[in-house]
Amino acid sequence: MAQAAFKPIAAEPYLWPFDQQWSAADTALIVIDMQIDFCGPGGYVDTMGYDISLTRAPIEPIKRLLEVMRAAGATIIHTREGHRPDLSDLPANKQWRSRQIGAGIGDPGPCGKILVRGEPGWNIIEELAPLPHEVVLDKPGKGSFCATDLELILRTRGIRNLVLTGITTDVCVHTTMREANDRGFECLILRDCTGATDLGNHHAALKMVTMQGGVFGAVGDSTMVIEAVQSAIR
Ligand code: C5J
Repeated sequence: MAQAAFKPIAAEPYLWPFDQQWSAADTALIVIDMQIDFCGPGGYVDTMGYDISLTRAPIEPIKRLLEVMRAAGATIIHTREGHRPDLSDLPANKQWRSRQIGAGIGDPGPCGKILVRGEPGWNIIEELAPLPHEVVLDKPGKGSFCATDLELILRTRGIRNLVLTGITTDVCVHTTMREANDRGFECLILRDCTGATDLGNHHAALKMVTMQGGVFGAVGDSTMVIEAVQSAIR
């Protein structure tokens, strides 16, 4: 079935996507690490002492966007950062660094063992719970392409365009965007659907994308995407 073409997005620094061709058939919405550990009370980010209101800010905008992208029939992919219960995929330096800031990965915390698969803190928050048919990808690192089958899934579905949301802007979202860009995917990161543990880092990470003509892709916001998608599917 032919999918309705979406209008291009007036993103920064260019009209996205570069070839102005996007539809539900060739686009995936990626929702990165919206887990209790990153935005819930007692999770990893909270235990490190950062302000979780910053990482919770994208929840409502992502929720609205999810509704529209689901209605359009786009591929939705959720990621979860976390390690195997035996910690066999946890590099010693990652664990050591997390202990320096008082939130040791694999150590017990208020939401169970920090960043460990199957523990309460590792779950995606209820507000953004994946639907049964949506892809949920477990990743041990910051980038969503490292040690996962994400690229295979995207190529198998004929996805060329990625809309990136989630947390944190400067770490897992940025790493994923860079990995995707190097693989030839056309990326759009959404300002209001991302958040960092530091507001300055959020703004800096978005600004980085806009350099060199859009070095990793382009920056937009959810209202632009919602408007483009809704006007095509109405
Ligand atoms: C971090 C992430 N910040 N999801 N992970 O460690 O950005």
